[in-house]
Amino acid sequence: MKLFYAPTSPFARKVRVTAHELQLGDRIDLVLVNPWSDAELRSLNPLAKVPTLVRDDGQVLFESALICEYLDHVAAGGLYPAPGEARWSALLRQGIADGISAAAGRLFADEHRPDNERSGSVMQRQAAAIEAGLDRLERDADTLSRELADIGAVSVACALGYLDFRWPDRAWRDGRIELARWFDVAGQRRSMVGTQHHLP
Ligand SMILES: N[C@@H](CCC(=O)N[C@@H](CS)C(=O)NCC(=O)O)C(=O)O
Repeated sequence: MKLFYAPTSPFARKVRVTAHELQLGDRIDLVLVNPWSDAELRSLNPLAKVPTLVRDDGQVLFESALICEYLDHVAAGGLYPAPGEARWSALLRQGIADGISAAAGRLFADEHRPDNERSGSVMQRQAAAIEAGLDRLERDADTLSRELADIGAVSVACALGYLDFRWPDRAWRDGRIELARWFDVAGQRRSMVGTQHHLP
C-alpha cells in the first residue's frame, strides 16, 4: 500500500499511528507530498487532501476515518470494538478529536493570513470548538486507553499532538489534569514517537 501524507497533518498522523498499532507499518510505503501542489495526489483524490491511501489492488481511499477502518479490516480487527457502547464511544471520541484537529488546522492557517483576509468571529468559533472539545475529552479521560487500543484513543492522541506541534506554548493542559496525564503516557507510545510532526 502507498500512503500519501504530509508531516504536518494530524489526519495523516492518525492513519500512520493506526498502521503502527496494527503492526502494518512495514506494509505501507510513505509518499510525502504537499497537498496544495502535488499533481499525482490531485489525480488520485479529487479533494487533493492527505491522507490518501492507494491499496495493493490499486483502489484509492481517502478520509482518515475510512482509511483507518480499512487498515483495521486488513489487520483482521483490533481498534474497533464490536457494535455496542464501547464502539459508539470510540467513534464519538474520534469525531471530537478530528473536530479539534480540523478547527486547529483552520485556526493556524487563519493566524498566518494577512489581517484583511481573516475573520475574527470565525477564528473565535474555531478556538471555542477546540476549548470545548478538550473539556469534553477531559470529562471522560479516565476511560481513555493508554495503550491506544481503540480508534478513539488514537484520534485523541493525534489531536493533542497537533496542538503541541502548532502551539507549543498553548496551555491546553491547564485545568485538564486527567487528559494531560493520559497524554504523558499515550504520547510515548512507539507509534506516536515514530510519527512526530515536523515541517516538510
Ligand atoms: N476529513 C479529512 C481531512 C483531511 C485534511 O483536511 N487534510 C489536510 C491536511 S491536515 C489537507 O490535505 N489539506 C489540503 C487542502 O485542503 O487542500 C480526513 O479525515 O482525512
